[in-house]
Order: sequence, then structure tokens, then C-alpha cells
Amino acid sequence: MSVMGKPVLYSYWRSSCSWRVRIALNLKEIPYDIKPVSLIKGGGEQHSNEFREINPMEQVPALHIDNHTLIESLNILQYLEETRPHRPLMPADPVKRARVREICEVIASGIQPLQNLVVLIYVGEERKKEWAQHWITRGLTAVEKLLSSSAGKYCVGDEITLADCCLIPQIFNARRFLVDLRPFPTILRVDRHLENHPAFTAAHPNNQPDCPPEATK
Ligand code: GSH
Repeated sequence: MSVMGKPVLYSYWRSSCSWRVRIALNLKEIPYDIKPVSLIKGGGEQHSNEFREINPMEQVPALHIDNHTLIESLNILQYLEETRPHRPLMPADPVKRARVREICEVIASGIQPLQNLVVLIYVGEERKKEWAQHWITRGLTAVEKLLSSSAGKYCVGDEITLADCCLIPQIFNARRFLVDLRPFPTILRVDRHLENHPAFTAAHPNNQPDCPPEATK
């Protein structure tokens, strides 16, 4: 008999990388518990000795699942896809799969790391907004170009894929840093199609147990 309990997601409410995984868990209807890790409190719980044992990169998310603890959001998404294929988030067609992966990579490697908390602290309070706007705009310009040939209702065709799990949190971050999104009509169209989707809404930062009440006002 299996003694495996519910998966536990180490997550921070406003973390776009945690949000990617929350969306996929919701879309696949996998029940999970959240263990909040505050990236702020006391200089950041991600830097504690206890959390460093979970993720030596001192970042969220981490997912405890099937008696293993996994780190790196794209790796986690892929594991979920391989072990829980019942609600696929990758297309069957190899070219479309490659399109999904390239959008995920551009966001996960080319945009998000440059707006990460450790990086913004290093850049400094004075320059951080301009810095984040510059790199997010540059990255979304590439994403818009990719979507102009791949998107239907969603990032790649008319089925929700892992690319959408990565894009929606990145749009939230763009808005947070007051990036002008008007040059990105395809990105905005995909966003509109997903803004009221229950799996995305439930994963939204404002609906997380560790979201501070003042953030939703
Ligand atoms: N490549 C990692 C992934 O995709 O999981 C990046 C994870 C990451 O950057 N997480 C951010 C974090 O924990 C939140 S979205 N930052 C902590 C810090 O900057 O101190």
C-alpha cells in the first residue's frame, strides 16, 4: 500500500515560478498542500539552513511529491507531465512541443532571472524599476514574435500548455513593474482568454494563503 501523502509545494504567493507550478497542479486536478516560504521575512526564509537543505539554490518553488523533493519549476512541470499525463499540457506534435519549450525557456531563462529578488537587491532600489522594465520588455518582445506564429486562443494553438503556465505569471510581473504592454497584442489576447480560468485564478498570488491582506486592496 502506498504511504505517499498529498504533494507539498514550497511556494511564495508572489513568486512567478511557484505560480507556474500551482497552475499546472490545478489544471491536472492534483490536490496539494502549500508550505509558504516568505522571501521577505527576516531577510528571507529561502536562505535558512532548513530551506537550503530543500533547495540549495535558496529559491522557491520546491515540490515534495512521490517521496521525492524536486526543484526548478520547469523540471517540476515536466515531471508532472510525465507522471500525470491525464490532462496533457504538452501537444502531441513534436514541432508544437518544441514551440512550447522555446516559449517556456525564453521566459524562464531569458526574463525571470533578471527580475529575481536577489538580482533586484543587487541592482539597488534606485535602478530596479528601470532595470526590470528594460529586461522584461526585451524578453516579451521576443515572446510576442514567437506567439505571432504559434498562438491560437493560447500560446501554442487552442489548447492550454506549459507555455501558458509560464506566460501568465510573467505578465503579472510585467504589470507589477509598470511595463507598457500595448506593443504586445498577442500576449494580451492570450492573457484575456485565461484571466478567468479557474485553474489560473486559484493559482493567482491574491488567492494564496500567504498573501498579505493589504496586497488585495
Ligand atoms: N529557475 C528557478 C525555477 O524556475 O524554479 C528560479 C526560481 C526563482 O528564481 N525563484 C524566485 C526566488 O525564490 C521566486 S520566483 N527568489 C528568491 C530570491 O531571489 O532570493
